[in-house]
Amino acid sequence: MGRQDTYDHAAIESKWQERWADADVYRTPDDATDPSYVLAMFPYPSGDLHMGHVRNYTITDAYARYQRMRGEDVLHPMGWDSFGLPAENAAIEREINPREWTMDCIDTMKAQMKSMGFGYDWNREITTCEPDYYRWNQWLFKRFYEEGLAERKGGEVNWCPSCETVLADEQVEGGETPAESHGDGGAVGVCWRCGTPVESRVLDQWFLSITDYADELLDGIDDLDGWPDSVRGMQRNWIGRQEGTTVEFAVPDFGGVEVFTTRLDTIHGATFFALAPGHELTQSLVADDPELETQVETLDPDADGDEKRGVFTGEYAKNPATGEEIPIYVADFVLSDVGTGALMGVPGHDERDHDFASEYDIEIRQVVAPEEGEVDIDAEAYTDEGVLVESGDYDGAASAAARERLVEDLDTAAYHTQYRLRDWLISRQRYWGTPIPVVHCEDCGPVLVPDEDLPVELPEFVPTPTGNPLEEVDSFVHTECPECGGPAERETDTMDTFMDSSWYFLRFTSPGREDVPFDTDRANDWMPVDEYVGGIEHAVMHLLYSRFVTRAIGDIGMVDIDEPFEHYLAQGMVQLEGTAMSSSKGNVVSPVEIMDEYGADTARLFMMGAARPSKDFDWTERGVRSSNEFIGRLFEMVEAFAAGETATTDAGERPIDEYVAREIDATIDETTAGYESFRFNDALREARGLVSLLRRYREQATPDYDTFERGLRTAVRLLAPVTPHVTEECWTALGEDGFVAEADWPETEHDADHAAERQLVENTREDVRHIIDVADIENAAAIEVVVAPEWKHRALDIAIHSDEDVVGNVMAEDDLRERGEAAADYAKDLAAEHQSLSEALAPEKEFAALERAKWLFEREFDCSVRLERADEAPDDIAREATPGRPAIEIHEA
Ligand code: ANZ
Ligand code: ZN
Repeated sequence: MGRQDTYDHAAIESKWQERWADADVYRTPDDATDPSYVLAMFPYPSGDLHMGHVRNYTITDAYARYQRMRGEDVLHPMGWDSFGLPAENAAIEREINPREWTMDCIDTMKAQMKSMGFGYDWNREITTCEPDYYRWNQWLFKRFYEEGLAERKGGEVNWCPSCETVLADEQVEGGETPAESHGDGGAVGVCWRCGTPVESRVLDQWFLSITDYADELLDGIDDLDGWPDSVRGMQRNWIGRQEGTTVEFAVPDFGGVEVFTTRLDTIHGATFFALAPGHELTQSLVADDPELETQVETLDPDADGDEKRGVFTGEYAKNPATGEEIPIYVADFVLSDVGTGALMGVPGHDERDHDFASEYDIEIRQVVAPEEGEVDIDAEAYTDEGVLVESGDYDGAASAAARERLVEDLDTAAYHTQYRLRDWLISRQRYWGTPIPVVHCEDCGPVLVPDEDLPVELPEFVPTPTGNPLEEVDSFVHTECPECGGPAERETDTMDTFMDSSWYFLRFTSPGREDVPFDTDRANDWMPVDEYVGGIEHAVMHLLYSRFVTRAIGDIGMVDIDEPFEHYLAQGMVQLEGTAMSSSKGNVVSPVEIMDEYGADTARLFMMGAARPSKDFDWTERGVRSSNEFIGRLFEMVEAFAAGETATTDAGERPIDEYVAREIDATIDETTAGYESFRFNDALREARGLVSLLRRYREQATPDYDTFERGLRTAVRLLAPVTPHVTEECWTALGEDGFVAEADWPETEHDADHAAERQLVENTREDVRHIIDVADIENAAAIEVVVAPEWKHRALDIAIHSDEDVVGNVMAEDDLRERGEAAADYAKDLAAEHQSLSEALAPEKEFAALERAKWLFEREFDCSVRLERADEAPDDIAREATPGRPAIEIHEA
């Protein structure tokens, strides 16, 4: 095979992609015992890979390749999160059906992934919009239903009054959904189709009872120490467990109305009572009072501005602590799905209540005082805990103690824990999702579709101007009741696509199974996912739903694990001039164009070298080019060597050869540590450093054949996880038959303290530079480097191991004392730096390390170097040498 002169990325990359595919290099054998499971969040097939995808997938690919070379079995699968609204919109826009559009996008993205060189086991590909996948969504839904984890109940939905249709949150544009914007004054969104402001309605919807798992999911977070703290915090916050109390306020003709409070100690300051518009009591009051009804209807929970609005009902509730009658309001800031939907208003100690009371002239009463100092309660609520005042028998009690006593004393008070987490509303009124496997029968009510009739397949797509297209397909809707055989209508809701992604990682372990969603034994062996990588935008919902579904599947006995993801890494953003790349900002760099121009290896090397995976970084043309040039240099060096054009010797043991040999080892250690901890940028800095060392070696000396070859073989393998194509080419050039993708990870040959040796050489070079600089030396003829005498090493050792009286301990040694003043001076220096002393290399190792590095000094400073032991050197120079810090004298020409 002739020698290739220039690096032709296009030819090299497509060649190796084909060969990998032919040899099925990335297949995970089914009989693997416990492969390293490396998973990137599977994409929504939107059409083209963007930089965020490319970064995400390069991270897992590099790590998976690294693990494979370490000798691990690796599971690195890929699939398509392919249901969802954008496909439905795109289909309507382009007058095709969502399926066709989705499949086209998948084809395109898959081709792009292949040309990026991502090593996936395509035998395990999952496409969630295919019946062979979504039937298992339906099957799992049924099992959850049987366990009481799926139910149909009233839920708040976004409603467009003009289109007369329910909108998913993503269909509400330019603001918050009504459900989100309660009382906090955010702008309400509009319908994506017609621009009408969206309203909120209560309709029957399907829910999964994630709240049953709230405590488990919360407590489980404590053990997720492979997750970023920020994400664990976000999950805790989302679940939002609050310890508090419920207590009843009596309302004439109605009975007790329960409120939830975290501050029962403030009950003597409850000067009003407030109900959510949807509360039962509100409903019963408006039923008798049309005027009140109209007023309540004008309460707009979506109103702009911070002002809290309410309507006085004319009724009063009895404060159980004070016996006072306090006015009952219906107020927009009381949420119907929080606590009990009713609250006791304590304007003195709660900010929202304070705002409301100021607006409606309600008494603001201070019942808790700080331990010290005064507060102006009319100006601002005092929200901290403190000592009770104006609270009868409880005056003087601390807040916490008062709460305990009040729970005891008040008849209706009871401890209660509440959560921010709501049940998971999975109903979507749209076409492109998993049909919920239910049939509504007039006689039997909702009936589950029998397992043997699954999947309930989506019918052909029929575009409709408004509403859910599924409702318009008569052949789908009209069916028979599986129980009584009578006429029935199919459920037309489809599932939230988060359902699809909440268990796909289990399916990857046995994607072909047609009788079960996944193989339980295999999942038990292979799960959890060892390394999960994906965008922080999924840090709450997707991860929480996956954790919930995994636990629920565990509880129906199908898997033994609690947590699906052992480690989770949220990759940072790819930015352009400091702003995240996004098509809406129009600042995207197309991965496809970069691949065409520079090749996948260049793009991968630049991205992984620019920053560690969790950090944001700026895309720069300069960085891309420098990565490309580096690859060119590596390629050239290997090709020249392989072609016999590099002059070599078999000298073997010259200091320079020894130096290079040890640097190869040091690089292996450091690069391995970098990959191991996902610090790919550090790993690459090391691997690139080795390549540049080899070039200097080639320039400075006629390299020793074995050492040089080992250097190249090492560099190629260390770079293989990130630049897989060019390193295959190099590996073959170096005479290997197999794939570098399957090669063994390089191993060190010398057992040495590489870090300390490097540090010594680096510090010494730094010192030389400093002297040349300070002394303004223009023409150095020789550098004299003197290493410290053995006795100073001993003194250092004594000092390090002394707790106190360093000088005394050092001078207690006979042969050190005999050295008189020199030893005493050094002992004093050691005492002064006692806190920061660190071990140095043994004297002979120090000398040998510098001996090996001599050529670097000669090369850099372009003069001769004389390395001496202290007893061979002039006293006045030798005196300055200390362990780890040789003395330096520069002789001018
Ligand atoms: C009286 C009280 C006094 C409260 C006080 C707080 C401070 P946070 O505030 O986040 O800890 N609450 C109860 N039900 C509610 C509902 N349906 N809609 C809106 N707010 C409601 O959450 C707990 C507090 O939220 C509860 O404690 C209650 O106000 C309010 F100095 O009760 B508190
Ligand atoms: Zn029936």
